[in-house]
Amino acid sequence: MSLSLKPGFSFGGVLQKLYPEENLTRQEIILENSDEYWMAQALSKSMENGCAANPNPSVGCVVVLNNKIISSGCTERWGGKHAERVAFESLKVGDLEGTTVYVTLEPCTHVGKQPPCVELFRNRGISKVVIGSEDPNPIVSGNGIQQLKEMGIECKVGVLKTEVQAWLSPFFIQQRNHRPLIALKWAQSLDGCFADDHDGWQWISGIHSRKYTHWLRQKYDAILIGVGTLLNDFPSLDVREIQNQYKRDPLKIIYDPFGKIFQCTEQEQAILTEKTFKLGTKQIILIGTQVLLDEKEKNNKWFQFLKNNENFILQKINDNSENKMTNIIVESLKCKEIDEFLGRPLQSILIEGGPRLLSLFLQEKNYDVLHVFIAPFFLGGEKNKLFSKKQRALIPYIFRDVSKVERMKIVVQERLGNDILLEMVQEN
Ligand code: AOF
Ligand code: ZN
Repeated sequence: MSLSLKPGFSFGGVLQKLYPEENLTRQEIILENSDEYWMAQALSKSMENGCAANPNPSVGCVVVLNNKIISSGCTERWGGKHAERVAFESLKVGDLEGTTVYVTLEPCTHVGKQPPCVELFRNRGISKVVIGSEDPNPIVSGNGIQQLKEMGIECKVGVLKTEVQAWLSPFFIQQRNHRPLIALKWAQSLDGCFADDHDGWQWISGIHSRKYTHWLRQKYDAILIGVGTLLNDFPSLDVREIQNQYKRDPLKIIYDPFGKIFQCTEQEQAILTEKTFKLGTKQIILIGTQVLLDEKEKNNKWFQFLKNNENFILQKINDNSENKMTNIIVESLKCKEIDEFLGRPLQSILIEGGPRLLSLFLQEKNYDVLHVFIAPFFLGGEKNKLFSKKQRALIPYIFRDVSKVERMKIVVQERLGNDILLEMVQEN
């Protein structure tokens, strides 16, 4: 992603859509009734079903006549209708005459689970089609635009392209790089603490940031945390604070290379069962091969419970010392069992910590996006920081020299309530 997003947009989409009760003024830089203005409405619309369309991209479409939206649509749950079909189906013959259609992604041209959207545009008298981004899917890419032009329809391509691609980044990474997108997320005080040193657990960031986090949890397919965070915080890792008809909880993945989870006390088991491991949400626990094969685990009731429960997968880590640790983790997740478990390929992973796991992904430069919330106070702690002494004892860490650091690229900087949200990518 080479450019910064316009104010009011983020990797989570249009911020005003997430905070309708707030009067966010930053987006007003976009002129009313301009192509960008209507494309922003289409992008907002594309957020309506959360990310229930995954692994399909969540696309938005608005039909504009005389500066009014006469119809709109958002991609339905995977296998369901595409955005254009939803937008057009409520219109009668002739209603599209003289309209401008804004669609965040180029209309498709192939027969997949749905017929080609581009055919919906034929002979309807549409004046102009404005497209956010080309579709990176090679069976569509460029063909939709070409076919619209061949139908004699004026096309404008690339309006809010960076903003659309940020919202659809898991789909773009999967199509172009054939791997899941990796996003790291944390909240910190001004002095970089993730929590205070009393080992209690409380939110660092305010309610706006929390809402954004919940939105990200449903945007991404899976959340990965370390077993340390699991047994310290007992996080629920589900999606609250967000309401939409297709609200979905992500897959929960616990990184536990030494099988620490099998050693937890009955009291800890009870809290886990009630909170993080609530029935109905799927979980994967990544553990080292040696633990899975370990004789002594055979008589461990808790181990047997997790192993025989259909909501869990105990996934082996592909031990391969040649590879970076974080690549080994991600590679272990790219497997048939997990695709079958999910019912689709894993398209994105949100890594929520703690500081040790995040330090490891940062150290190995294994990420596509960073979501960082900064709260305006300091804690003065030592323990819960990136690359703290505690983490450095466990991960290979090379001290950096300021003259040699690679600065990340800030793509988004927004104020969320009393916090600052920074979204960054690697500069390349
Ligand atoms: C559109 N509008 O709303 C979306 C599109 O298997 P299918 O039929 O659902 O097609 C999936 C592909 O269609 C997907 O990989 C992407 O290229 C495109 N998605 N296209 O015209 C939409 N979601
Ligand atoms: Zn389509």
